[in-house]
Amino acid sequence: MRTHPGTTRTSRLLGSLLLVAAAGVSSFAAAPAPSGRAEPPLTPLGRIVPAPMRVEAGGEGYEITARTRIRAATPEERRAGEYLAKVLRPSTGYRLPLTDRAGGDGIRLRISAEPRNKALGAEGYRVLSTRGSLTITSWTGAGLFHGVQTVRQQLPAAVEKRTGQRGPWRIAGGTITDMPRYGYRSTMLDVARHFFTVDQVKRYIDQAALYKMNKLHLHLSDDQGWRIAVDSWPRLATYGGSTQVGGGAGGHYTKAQYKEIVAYAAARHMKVVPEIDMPGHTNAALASYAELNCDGVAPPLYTGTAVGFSSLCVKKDVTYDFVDDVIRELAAMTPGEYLHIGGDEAHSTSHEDFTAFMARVQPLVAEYGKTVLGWHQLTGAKPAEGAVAQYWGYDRTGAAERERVVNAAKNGTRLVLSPADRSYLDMKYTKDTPLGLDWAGFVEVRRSYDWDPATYLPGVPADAVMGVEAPLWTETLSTSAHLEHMAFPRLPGIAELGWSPAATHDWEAYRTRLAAQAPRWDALGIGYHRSPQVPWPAR
Ligand code: NGO
Repeated sequence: MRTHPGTTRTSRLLGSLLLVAAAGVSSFAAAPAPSGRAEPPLTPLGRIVPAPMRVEAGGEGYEITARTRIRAATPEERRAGEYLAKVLRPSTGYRLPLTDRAGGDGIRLRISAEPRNKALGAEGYRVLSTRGSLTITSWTGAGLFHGVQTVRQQLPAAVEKRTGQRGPWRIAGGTITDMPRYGYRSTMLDVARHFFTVDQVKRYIDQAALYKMNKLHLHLSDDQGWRIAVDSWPRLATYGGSTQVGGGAGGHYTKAQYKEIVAYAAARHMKVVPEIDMPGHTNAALASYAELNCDGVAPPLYTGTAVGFSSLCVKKDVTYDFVDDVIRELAAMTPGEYLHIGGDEAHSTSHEDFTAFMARVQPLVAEYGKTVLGWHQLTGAKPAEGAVAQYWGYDRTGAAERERVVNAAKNGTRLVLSPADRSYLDMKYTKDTPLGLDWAGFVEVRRSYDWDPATYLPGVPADAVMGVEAPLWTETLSTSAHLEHMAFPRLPGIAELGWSPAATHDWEAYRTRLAAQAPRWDALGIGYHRSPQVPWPAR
């Protein structure tokens, strides 16, 4: 989805207007329980993560039965319908046929350009559940898809199992009107430190899509491995991708595999944002091609976890031929608008060289039709017009560094926020967490959720914040179970910060809703950290 600052401003204004309009007639999903009283059990309408913009409960609601048909006519409607049917069929055991005939009953998926739907923007939707029908309406396919995810969360958790389960399968009566706070809601997977197969990446995409994330940032290259095939520089993948942290076999994606990931994400309305980290974090490339080194000597492959020791040779022309080829080939197979060029921890590149490098590389990204995204160190050089900086500082980040970011934001550089002591999914929860790192401190569930992207960096204009990201670095993680233990339950919290209106932000209410997700993760086979901060149901 394209996100212009103007659109964000309009839709956020609209969001607050809708909230105001809704006050008095609606019950917010995240309304805090009066303190001192035992909380009532959550109704299905009250347990949705991320919290919807507006919920109005009422009436009996629709029950999915053996007779339910899914009414979907246009290709977008059918895609959403097929996705919903695939979730529902194994557990309910119902046929749930799709039909393109209009009708007043069943599950009805409708794309509609009515002004009130258009007002919900490119990802908003409305769900209406009555005794006779369940209707999901949106202006876009993405909106329908998010509406499907909302409906999914209202059904009993057993719906997620892949074998026959007992119903009833009722969706609580009422109306949900929903749209995101931010257009950029991302999670990053580092496939460079440890390589993850296409199937592992798909599994992670499904988990993020469940919480309405719409970007998958793939960290495709680092000192330990180069993970994407580049035809003009084939050794990057075949040699540079041949190991990983700890010395395992590593791996890389062929172009066909990368496209498969892109398509799988697109079917879930997520865009892939590929990252080639430069000029530092490049040992795998430097090891693959001697000419990229200033001294012309290729270093050995690297399987440790240190950072900041490698740099492309900024003064050589061949470096820019290389970058041009890589960006061209990557851009050609990436439908999304953004291309991430890294730029973090270039400790072996002088400031002068770093600035010169970014001045030559950013135009290449534009030349191939993409928008530059870089780690916030990009603001230490001159960010190109329209560039986006990803802030990954933490509570001990120095004032000068923060100020560079704030000033860049004031001058038009948009920001994606991924503060390391809040949104880094690889930080240990506590000192007892067996996996992960702790350089930014311990990040328990509350710390991860309890901040506001709009005010996090004082001085940054609220409109400069394009969204949030939860990065998952993998120095210590090598299996899907590892990824899940670190991502759950923090990933849904960052997703909620990206999606839900600020008015719904409330830790006490959130932790109760979060707890209600656990049976769903159990049904999906997702392992998670049973944080003592969250009132999990007994198993
Ligand atoms: C830093 C560093 C990465 C590490 C990560 C581990 C950024 C942007 N650069 O984040 O190389 O993997 O921390 O938490």
